[in-house]
Amino acid sequence: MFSFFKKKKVEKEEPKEEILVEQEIIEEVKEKTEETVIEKIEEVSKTPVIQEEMVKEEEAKEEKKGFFSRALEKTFGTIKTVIPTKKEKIAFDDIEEMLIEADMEYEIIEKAMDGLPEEITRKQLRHRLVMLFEHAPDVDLNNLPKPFVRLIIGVNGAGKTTTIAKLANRSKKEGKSVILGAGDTFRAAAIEQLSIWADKLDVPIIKTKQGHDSSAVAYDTISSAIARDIDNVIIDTAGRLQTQKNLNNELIKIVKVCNKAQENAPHQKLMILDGTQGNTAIAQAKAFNEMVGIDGIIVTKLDGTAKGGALFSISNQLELPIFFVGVGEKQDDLIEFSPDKFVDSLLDEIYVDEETN
Ligand SMILES: Nc1nc2c(ncn2[C@@H]2O[C@H](COP(=O)(O)OP(=O)(O)OP(=O)(O)O)[C@@H](O)[C@H]2O)c(=O)[nH]1
Ligand SMILES: [Mg+2]
Repeated sequence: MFSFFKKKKVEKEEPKEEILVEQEIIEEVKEKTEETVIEKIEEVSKTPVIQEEMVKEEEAKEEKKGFFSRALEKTFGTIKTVIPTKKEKIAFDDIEEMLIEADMEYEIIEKAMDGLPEEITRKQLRHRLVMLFEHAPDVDLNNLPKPFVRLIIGVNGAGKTTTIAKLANRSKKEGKSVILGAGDTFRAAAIEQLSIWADKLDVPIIKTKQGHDSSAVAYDTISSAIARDIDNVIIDTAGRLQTQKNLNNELIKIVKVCNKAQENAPHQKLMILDGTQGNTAIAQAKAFNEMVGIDGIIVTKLDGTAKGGALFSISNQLELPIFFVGVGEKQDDLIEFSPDKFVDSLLDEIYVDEETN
Protein backbone atom coordinates (compact mmCIF):
# COMPACT_ATOMS: atom_id res chain seq x y z
CA MET A 1 0.00 0.00 0.00
CA PHE A 2 2.76 2.30 0.99
CA SER A 3 4.95 1.32 -1.93
CA PHE A 4 2.05 1.82 -4.34
CA PHE A 5 1.56 5.36 -3.19
CA LYS A 6 5.26 6.00 -3.26
CA LYS A 7 5.55 4.69 -6.80
CA LYS A 8 2.63 6.73 -7.98
CA LYS A 9 4.11 9.82 -6.42
CA VAL A 10 7.44 9.26 -8.16
CA GLU A 11 5.68 8.70 -11.48
CA LYS A 12 3.82 11.95 -11.01
CA GLU A 13 6.92 13.94 -10.09
CA GLU A 14 9.01 12.91 -13.09
CA PRO A 15 7.37 15.09 -15.74
CA LYS A 16 7.35 18.00 -13.26
CA GLU A 17 11.11 17.73 -12.93
CA GLU A 18 11.47 17.73 -16.69
CA ILE A 19 9.40 20.88 -16.90
CA LEU A 20 11.48 22.47 -14.19
CA VAL A 21 14.73 21.65 -15.96
CA GLU A 22 13.30 22.98 -19.19
CA GLN A 23 12.24 26.20 -17.46
CA GLU A 24 15.68 26.53 -15.92
CA ILE A 25 17.31 26.25 -19.34
CA ILE A 26 14.90 28.85 -20.74
CA GLU A 27 15.64 31.21 -17.82
CA GLU A 28 19.37 30.72 -18.27
CA VAL A 29 19.20 31.49 -21.99
CA LYS A 30 17.01 34.54 -21.24
CA GLU A 31 19.45 35.83 -18.65
CA LYS A 32 22.40 35.36 -20.99
CA THR A 33 20.59 37.22 -23.77
CA GLU A 34 19.71 40.06 -21.40
CA GLU A 35 23.30 40.24 -20.19
CA THR A 36 24.58 40.46 -23.74
CA VAL A 37 22.05 43.17 -24.58
CA ILE A 38 23.04 45.16 -21.47
CA GLU A 39 26.72 44.67 -22.33
CA LYS A 40 26.05 45.91 -25.85
CA ILE A 41 24.14 48.96 -24.57
CA GLU A 42 26.97 49.73 -22.16
CA GLU A 43 29.52 49.34 -24.94
CA VAL A 44 27.61 51.71 -27.20
CA SER A 45 27.07 54.25 -24.42
CA LYS A 46 30.79 54.23 -23.72
CA THR A 47 31.46 56.08 -26.97
CA PRO A 48 32.17 59.71 -25.94
CA VAL A 49 29.69 61.33 -28.34
CA ILE A 50 26.76 59.23 -27.14
CA GLN A 51 27.76 59.67 -23.51
CA GLU A 52 27.94 63.42 -23.98
CA GLU A 53 24.51 63.43 -25.63
CA MET A 54 23.09 61.35 -22.76
CA VAL A 55 24.54 63.72 -20.16
CA LYS A 56 23.16 66.73 -22.04
CA GLU A 57 19.72 65.13 -22.26
CA GLU A 58 19.78 64.31 -18.54
CA GLU A 59 20.87 67.84 -17.70
CA ALA A 60 18.13 69.34 -19.86
CA LYS A 61 15.55 67.11 -18.14
CA GLU A 62 16.91 67.99 -14.71
CA GLU A 63 16.90 71.69 -15.49
CA LYS A 64 13.29 71.52 -16.66
CA LYS A 65 12.32 69.48 -13.62
CA GLY A 66 14.15 72.03 -11.44
CA PHE A 67 12.10 74.85 -12.84
CA PHE A 68 8.89 72.87 -12.42
CA SER A 69 9.26 71.60 -8.95
CA ARG A 70 10.96 74.47 -7.22
CA ALA A 71 10.38 77.77 -8.94
CA LEU A 72 6.77 77.48 -9.98
CA GLU A 73 5.20 74.93 -7.68
CA LYS A 74 2.88 77.44 -6.02
CA THR A 75 2.06 79.23 -9.25
CA PHE A 76 1.12 75.89 -10.83
CA GLY A 77 -1.17 75.22 -7.89
CA THR A 78 -3.08 78.41 -8.65
CA ILE A 79 -3.19 77.69 -12.38
CA LYS A 80 -4.69 74.25 -11.71
CA THR A 81 -7.61 75.81 -9.85
CA VAL A 82 -8.57 77.64 -13.06
CA ILE A 83 -7.66 74.93 -15.61
CA PRO A 84 -7.74 71.59 -13.77
CA THR A 85 -7.34 69.32 -16.83
CA LYS A 86 -4.91 69.53 -19.72
CA LYS A 87 -6.46 70.24 -23.11
CA GLU A 88 -5.49 70.76 -26.75
CA LYS A 89 -7.32 74.06 -27.01
CA ILE A 90 -8.25 76.31 -24.11
CA ALA A 91 -10.99 78.95 -23.96
CA PHE A 92 -9.86 82.59 -24.15
CA ASP A 93 -11.60 83.43 -20.87
CA ASP A 94 -9.89 80.58 -19.01
CA ILE A 95 -6.44 81.66 -20.18
CA GLU A 96 -7.23 85.23 -19.18
CA GLU A 97 -8.36 84.15 -15.72
CA MET A 98 -5.33 81.91 -15.28
CA LEU A 99 -2.94 84.78 -16.06
CA ILE A 100 -4.79 87.12 -13.69
CA GLU A 101 -4.55 84.51 -10.92
CA ALA A 102 -0.80 84.12 -11.58
CA ASP A 103 -0.43 87.89 -10.96
CA MET A 104 0.25 89.04 -14.49
CA GLU A 105 -0.84 92.67 -14.84
CA TYR A 106 -4.16 93.08 -16.65
CA GLU A 107 -2.73 95.62 -19.07
CA ILE A 108 -0.08 93.10 -20.14
CA ILE A 109 -2.66 90.31 -20.43
CA GLU A 110 -4.74 92.44 -22.79
CA LYS A 111 -1.68 93.26 -24.84
CA ALA A 112 -0.56 89.63 -25.02
CA MET A 113 -3.97 88.20 -25.92
CA ASP A 114 -5.13 90.85 -28.35
CA GLY A 115 -6.69 89.22 -31.43
CA LEU A 116 -6.41 85.60 -30.23
CA PRO A 117 -9.42 83.34 -31.09
CA GLU A 118 -12.08 82.02 -28.66
CA GLU A 119 -10.22 78.69 -28.43
CA ILE A 120 -6.46 79.06 -28.13
CA THR A 121 -3.82 76.47 -29.06
CA ARG A 122 -0.51 76.03 -27.30
CA LYS A 123 1.41 77.34 -30.29
CA GLN A 124 -0.64 80.55 -30.43
CA LEU A 125 -0.30 81.26 -26.72
CA ARG A 126 3.39 80.34 -26.56
CA HIS A 127 4.28 82.82 -29.24
CA ARG A 128 2.47 85.67 -27.44
CA LEU A 129 3.91 84.88 -24.01
CA VAL A 130 7.52 84.49 -25.13
CA MET A 131 7.26 87.83 -26.94
CA LEU A 132 6.67 89.59 -23.63
CA PHE A 133 10.30 88.89 -22.73
CA GLU A 134 11.72 90.65 -25.75
CA HIS A 135 14.39 92.49 -23.80
CA ALA A 136 17.43 90.33 -24.27
CA PRO A 137 20.52 90.99 -22.15
CA ASP A 138 22.95 93.22 -24.01
CA VAL A 139 26.08 91.58 -22.66
CA ASP A 140 28.49 89.71 -24.85
CA LEU A 141 29.25 86.79 -22.55
CA ASN A 142 32.24 85.78 -24.65
CA ASN A 143 33.84 89.16 -24.34
CA LEU A 144 33.41 90.29 -20.75
CA PRO A 145 35.71 92.94 -19.29
CA LYS A 146 38.12 91.81 -16.59
CA PRO A 147 37.23 92.26 -13.84
CA PHE A 148 33.52 92.09 -14.62
CA VAL A 149 31.86 94.26 -11.98
CA ARG A 150 28.30 93.75 -10.80
CA LEU A 151 26.60 96.09 -8.33
CA ILE A 152 23.66 94.61 -6.44
CA ILE A 153 20.78 96.96 -5.67
CA GLY A 154 17.36 96.64 -4.04
CA VAL A 155 15.02 97.42 -1.17
CA ASN A 156 15.46 95.98 2.35
CA GLY A 157 15.20 92.24 2.58
CA ALA A 158 14.77 91.62 -1.17
CA GLY A 159 17.47 88.95 -1.10
CA LYS A 160 20.54 90.94 -2.24
CA THR A 161 23.16 89.40 0.04
CA THR A 162 21.91 85.85 -0.46
CA THR A 163 21.86 86.36 -4.24
CA ILE A 164 25.48 87.61 -4.13
CA ALA A 165 26.46 84.32 -2.47
CA LYS A 166 24.59 82.39 -5.17
CA LEU A 167 26.27 84.38 -7.95
CA ALA A 168 29.70 83.86 -6.37
CA ASN A 169 29.01 80.15 -6.11
CA ARG A 170 28.03 80.11 -9.76
CA SER A 171 31.21 81.95 -10.78
CA LYS A 172 33.32 79.41 -8.94
CA LYS A 173 31.52 76.53 -10.61
CA GLU A 174 32.22 78.13 -13.99
CA GLY A 175 35.89 78.15 -13.06
CA LYS A 176 36.01 81.95 -12.63
CA SER A 177 37.69 83.72 -9.71
CA VAL A 178 35.49 86.09 -7.73
CA ILE A 179 35.80 88.72 -5.02
CA LEU A 180 33.02 90.21 -2.89
CA GLY A 181 32.65 93.79 -1.67
CA ALA A 182 30.72 94.28 1.57
CA GLY A 183 29.25 97.59 0.45
CA ASP A 184 26.35 97.47 2.91
CA THR A 185 28.17 99.41 5.64
CA PHE A 186 24.89 100.57 7.11
CA ARG A 187 24.51 97.60 9.45
CA ALA A 188 27.26 95.57 11.16
CA ALA A 189 25.17 92.45 10.70
CA ALA A 190 25.21 92.96 6.94
CA ILE A 191 29.03 92.91 6.81
CA GLU A 192 29.00 89.83 9.04
CA GLN A 193 26.41 88.06 6.86
CA LEU A 194 28.45 88.50 3.67
CA SER A 195 31.67 87.52 5.50
CA ILE A 196 30.07 84.24 6.59
CA TRP A 197 29.12 83.50 2.97
CA ALA A 198 32.64 84.40 1.79
CA ASP A 199 34.11 81.93 4.32
CA LYS A 200 31.65 79.24 3.35
CA LEU A 201 32.32 79.66 -0.35
CA ASP A 202 36.04 80.24 0.21
CA VAL A 203 36.17 83.49 -1.77
CA PRO A 204 37.95 86.75 -0.81
CA ILE A 205 35.99 89.69 0.56
CA ILE A 206 36.79 93.39 1.01
CA LYS A 207 35.11 94.97 4.01
CA THR A 208 35.30 97.90 6.38
CA LYS A 209 33.75 98.97 9.68
CA GLN A 210 30.07 99.76 10.04
CA GLY A 211 29.29 103.37 9.15
CA HIS A 212 32.29 103.79 6.87
CA ASP A 213 31.97 104.97 3.30
CA SER A 214 30.50 102.22 1.14
CA SER A 215 31.82 103.73 -2.10
CA ALA A 216 35.35 103.34 -0.68
CA VAL A 217 34.62 99.61 -0.23
CA ALA A 218 33.48 99.42 -3.85
CA TYR A 219 36.68 101.19 -4.99
CA ASP A 220 38.92 98.91 -2.92
CA THR A 221 37.17 95.76 -4.12
CA ILE A 222 37.64 96.66 -7.78
CA SER A 223 41.26 97.74 -7.22
CA SER A 224 41.98 94.51 -5.41
CA ALA A 225 40.43 92.49 -8.26
CA ILE A 226 42.61 94.32 -10.79
CA ALA A 227 45.75 93.76 -8.69
CA ARG A 228 44.95 90.07 -8.17
CA ASP A 229 43.74 89.42 -11.71
CA ILE A 230 40.29 88.29 -10.50
CA ASP A 231 37.50 87.66 -13.05
CA ASN A 232 34.38 88.77 -11.22
CA VAL A 233 33.56 91.48 -8.68
CA ILE A 234 30.21 91.48 -6.88
CA ILE A 235 29.40 94.43 -4.64
CA ASP A 236 26.67 94.40 -2.00
CA THR A 237 24.75 97.56 -1.10
CA ALA A 238 22.44 98.50 1.76
CA GLY A 239 18.73 97.96 1.29
CA ARG A 240 17.00 101.24 0.56
CA LEU A 241 13.64 102.58 -0.44
CA GLN A 242 13.30 104.70 -3.53
CA THR A 243 12.15 107.53 -1.26
CA GLN A 244 15.25 107.70 1.00
CA LYS A 245 17.13 110.65 -0.47
CA ASN A 246 20.41 110.31 1.44
CA LEU A 247 20.75 106.62 0.79
CA ASN A 248 19.95 107.17 -2.84
CA ASN A 249 22.62 109.83 -3.19
CA GLU A 250 25.01 107.31 -1.66
CA LEU A 251 24.06 104.82 -4.38
CA ILE A 252 24.72 107.37 -7.12
CA LYS A 253 28.11 108.02 -5.52
CA ILE A 254 28.98 104.29 -5.42
CA VAL A 255 28.26 104.04 -9.15
CA LYS A 256 30.51 107.04 -9.91
CA VAL A 257 33.34 105.75 -7.74
CA CYS A 258 33.22 102.29 -9.39
CA ASN A 259 33.79 104.04 -12.70
CA LYS A 260 36.87 105.73 -11.23
CA ALA A 261 38.31 102.41 -10.12
CA GLN A 262 37.75 100.88 -13.56
CA GLU A 263 36.40 102.44 -16.71
CA ASN A 264 32.74 101.56 -17.40
CA ALA A 265 32.34 99.80 -14.04
CA PRO A 266 29.91 98.74 -12.71
CA HIS A 267 29.24 96.77 -15.89
CA GLN A 268 25.95 95.54 -14.55
CA LYS A 269 23.70 97.23 -12.01
CA LEU A 270 21.40 94.42 -11.01
CA MET A 271 18.10 95.06 -9.28
CA ILE A 272 17.02 92.34 -6.88
CA LEU A 273 13.24 92.04 -6.67
CA ASP A 274 11.35 90.03 -4.08
CA GLY A 275 9.10 87.72 -6.12
CA THR A 276 6.55 87.42 -3.31
CA GLN A 277 5.69 91.08 -3.87
CA GLY A 278 4.52 90.34 -7.42
CA ASN A 279 3.69 93.42 -9.45
CA THR A 280 4.20 95.86 -6.59
CA ALA A 281 7.94 95.41 -7.06
CA ILE A 282 7.70 97.09 -10.47
CA ALA A 283 7.23 100.61 -9.06
CA GLN A 284 10.38 100.22 -6.92
CA ALA A 285 12.42 99.04 -9.84
CA LYS A 286 11.22 101.90 -12.03
CA ALA A 287 12.36 104.44 -9.44
CA PHE A 288 15.80 102.81 -9.12
CA ASN A 289 16.07 102.63 -12.88
CA GLU A 290 15.55 106.38 -13.14
CA MET A 291 18.08 106.96 -10.39
CA VAL A 292 21.04 104.90 -11.61
CA GLY A 293 19.95 102.96 -14.71
CA ILE A 294 19.37 99.25 -14.14
CA ASP A 295 20.82 96.65 -16.51
CA GLY A 296 18.87 93.62 -15.45
CA ILE A 297 16.69 91.97 -12.86
CA ILE A 298 17.02 89.00 -10.54
CA VAL A 299 13.73 87.87 -9.02
CA THR A 300 14.12 86.09 -5.68
CA LYS A 301 11.88 83.87 -3.53
CA LEU A 302 9.99 82.46 -6.49
CA ASP A 303 9.78 79.23 -4.49
CA GLY A 304 7.53 80.91 -1.94
CA THR A 305 4.99 82.58 -4.17
CA ALA A 306 2.06 81.86 -6.45
CA LYS A 307 2.76 85.11 -8.28
CA GLY A 308 5.06 83.62 -10.93
CA GLY A 309 3.07 85.41 -13.63
CA ALA A 310 4.48 88.70 -12.37
CA LEU A 311 7.70 87.84 -14.21
CA PHE A 312 5.92 88.69 -17.47
CA SER A 313 4.91 92.14 -16.21
CA ILE A 314 8.26 92.80 -14.52
CA SER A 315 10.30 92.21 -17.66
CA ASN A 316 7.79 93.83 -20.01
CA GLN A 317 7.01 96.93 -17.97
CA LEU A 318 10.61 97.64 -17.04
CA GLU A 319 11.88 96.77 -20.52
CA LEU A 320 14.70 94.90 -18.84
CA PRO A 321 15.93 91.30 -19.02
CA ILE A 322 15.51 88.91 -16.09
CA PHE A 323 18.87 87.21 -15.66
CA PHE A 324 18.20 84.77 -12.84
CA VAL A 325 15.50 83.64 -10.43
CA GLY A 326 16.08 82.67 -6.81
CA VAL A 327 14.35 79.49 -5.70
CA GLY A 328 15.54 79.00 -2.12
CA GLU A 329 17.95 80.15 0.56
CA LYS A 330 20.94 77.98 -0.34
CA GLN A 331 23.92 78.79 -2.55
CA ASP A 332 22.73 76.53 -5.38
CA ASP A 333 19.17 77.90 -5.40
CA LEU A 334 19.62 80.17 -8.40
CA ILE A 335 18.32 79.33 -11.88
CA GLU A 336 19.40 81.10 -15.03
CA PHE A 337 16.22 82.57 -16.44
CA SER A 338 15.14 81.49 -19.91
CA PRO A 339 11.87 82.90 -21.34
CA ASP A 340 11.39 79.77 -23.50
CA LYS A 341 11.76 77.36 -20.60
CA PHE A 342 9.63 79.52 -18.32
CA VAL A 343 6.76 79.71 -20.83
CA ASP A 344 7.04 76.01 -21.71
CA SER A 345 6.90 75.02 -18.04
CA LEU A 346 3.63 76.94 -17.68
CA LEU A 347 2.14 75.55 -20.89
CA ASP A 348 3.06 71.97 -19.99
CA GLU A 349 0.67 72.33 -17.05
CA ILE A 350 -2.39 73.17 -19.15
CA TYR A 351 -1.88 71.73 -22.66
CA VAL A 352 -1.87 68.03 -23.51
CA ASP A 353 0.44 68.23 -26.47
CA GLU A 354 3.93 68.97 -25.18
CA GLU A 355 5.62 68.92 -28.56
CA THR A 356 3.46 71.41 -30.47
CA ASN A 357 5.36 74.56 -29.93
N1 LIG B 1 12.79 81.14 0.03
C1 LIG B 1 13.72 81.99 -0.38
N2 LIG B 1 14.28 82.82 0.49
C2 LIG B 1 15.21 83.69 0.05
C3 LIG B 1 15.61 83.74 -1.31
N3 LIG B 1 16.53 84.72 -1.43
C4 LIG B 1 16.72 85.25 -0.20
N4 LIG B 1 15.92 84.64 0.71
C5 LIG B 1 15.79 84.93 2.15
O1 LIG B 1 15.31 86.26 2.30
C6 LIG B 1 15.85 86.84 3.49
C7 LIG B 1 16.52 88.16 3.14
O2 LIG B 1 17.63 87.89 2.33
P1 LIG B 1 18.92 88.81 2.30
O3 LIG B 1 19.83 88.23 1.27
O4 LIG B 1 19.46 89.06 3.63
O5 LIG B 1 18.25 90.14 1.74
P2 LIG B 1 18.92 91.57 1.56
O6 LIG B 1 18.27 92.19 0.39
O7 LIG B 1 20.39 91.47 1.53
O8 LIG B 1 18.43 92.29 2.90
P3 LIG B 1 18.99 93.68 3.52
O9 LIG B 1 20.47 93.62 3.46
O10 LIG B 1 18.45 93.68 4.90
O11 LIG B 1 18.42 94.77 2.69
C8 LIG B 1 16.81 85.82 4.06
O12 LIG B 1 16.15 85.10 5.06
C9 LIG B 1 17.11 84.90 2.87
O13 LIG B 1 17.48 83.61 3.26
C10 LIG B 1 14.96 82.84 -2.24
O14 LIG B 1 15.21 82.81 -3.45
N5 LIG B 1 14.04 82.00 -1.70
MG1 LIG C 1 21.86 92.42 2.64
